[in-house]
Amino acid sequence: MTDPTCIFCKIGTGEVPADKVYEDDLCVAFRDMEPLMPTHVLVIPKDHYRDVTDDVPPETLGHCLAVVRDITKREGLTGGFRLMVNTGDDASQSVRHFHIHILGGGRMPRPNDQDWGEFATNAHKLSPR
Ligand code: DGP
Repeated sequence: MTDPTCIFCKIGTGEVPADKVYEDDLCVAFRDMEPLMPTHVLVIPKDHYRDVTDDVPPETLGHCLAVVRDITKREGLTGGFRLMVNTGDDASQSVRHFHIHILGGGRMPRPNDQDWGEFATNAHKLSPR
């Protein structure tokens, strides 16, 4: 079931364009319009779930993760990558449609590392691949 007011549902149906890197019956993957890393892809189910706690069926969760794994290979993220699932207010989730961020293409400090602040300020300036 989709939500006609949700921007990610609209990307899923094709009503709103996006730079899609993968699509099947259950999910779609597209490049984030505000990339934080040279590779920044979002994987979403086509059905609307507010966030990961919103009773996403296990098959859908598993399928999305399998798609994530395939995309990291296709994008050549051999050095590693980071997955991020912002959930709710405390995580500053801005689009209330469950999505998995794939971030890669360069070294990412951990949030408690000394260079985290500099990274967080400058990451968006990295050129996309
Ligand atoms: P989050 O904070 O986890 O809810 O991240 C939402 C991300 O979605 C954010 O990095 C920007 C991205 N985004 C929001 N609207 C659009 C859109 O219309 N198209 C694309 N490609 N990305 C979007």
